[in-house]
Amino acid sequence: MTRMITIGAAQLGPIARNESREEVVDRLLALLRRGAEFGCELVVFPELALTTFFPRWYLDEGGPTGIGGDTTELDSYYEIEMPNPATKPLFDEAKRLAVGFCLGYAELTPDGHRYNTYMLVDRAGDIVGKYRKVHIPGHENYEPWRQFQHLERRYFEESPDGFSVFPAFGGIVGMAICNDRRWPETYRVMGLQGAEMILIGYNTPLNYAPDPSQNPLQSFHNQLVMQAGAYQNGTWVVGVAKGGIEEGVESLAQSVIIAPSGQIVAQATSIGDELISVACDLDMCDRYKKTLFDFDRYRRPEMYHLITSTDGPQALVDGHEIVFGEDDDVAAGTALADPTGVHGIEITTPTDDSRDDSHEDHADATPEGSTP
Ligand code: CDT
Repeated sequence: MTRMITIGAAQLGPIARNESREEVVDRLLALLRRGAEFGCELVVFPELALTTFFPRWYLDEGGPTGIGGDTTELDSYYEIEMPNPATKPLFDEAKRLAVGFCLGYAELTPDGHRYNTYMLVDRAGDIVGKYRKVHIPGHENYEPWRQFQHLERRYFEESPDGFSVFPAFGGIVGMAICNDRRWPETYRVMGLQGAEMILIGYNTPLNYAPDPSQNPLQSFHNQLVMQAGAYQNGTWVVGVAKGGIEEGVESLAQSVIIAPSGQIVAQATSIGDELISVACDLDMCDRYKKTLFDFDRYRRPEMYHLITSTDGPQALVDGHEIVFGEDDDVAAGTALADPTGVHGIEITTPTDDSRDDSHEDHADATPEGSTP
């Protein structure tokens, strides 16, 4: 018997800065109901699906030391409990329709922590689990050179929890949020826990200020990372956008459902509210998990220790860090083949202080003192 689940990707168009929670929840309810009509058991909404993408504005008065001063508007974008009066109708409707959902929102915990959170709710309207974003992109402080800010690193803490999976909807479900999808570790950590469906919400501006040469590649990179993540881990991937022009900022739409083969099997055609759905065969995962990507048989974890022992970038030869000297046009391959210190290469013993955190590859495009 095959394990089939019909999943809906509920893409959202823009959410205005002054749009109320009730107005947004009405839009989510319409998509949930459309999902029910399509036979969905699970409907996946995007990252920060209850509000505008507020990290595009500098909204507090705290300065470089962190959030402070008047935080009234900033705080208005976070949920302090879930469900709450504005979102309760979504939980009630999920139960009535027997359609679960996955929802992205900004979470403010009772002890004052701020997270970019995803929540999985089952067909009875009960919370199955939460995921807090691991890879937080953008910058911490106001950067006047940008057309718009990307202050996620100011307004969200990095998850202290990491990537979990949940037995739900007849399979193993994992969650990730936006920038997480660009990192192979995201999928692999969940793949190692047997993930069969990875749900990913995103808000991706088409204008990447630190390196505009990447702008025309946004769609390609979006598909590249999610298709690779699906294939290399034998899992379904559901990528759901908040797209369109929101408060003057254009974001990528192109929500997709990707099979464990890496093939895109459905894609949104609009840049607004739209539901796409696919009947997903969870047993298809095993075709990859038990053959090419039979982790138990073929993985070599002892060869991968650098992945967890460093956060990079480092070029190491026999445990020694290579520091490029003045004659820096030496290819990295030559450096590795010739660890004797010739060609302007000096070999040092790594220390915490010797780590290169300057992100020199962005130096031309990004004004001094700023971060991607
Ligand atoms: N929301 C989110 O994570 N967006 C990032 C863009 C970062 S640009 C500073 C993404 O990876 O799509």
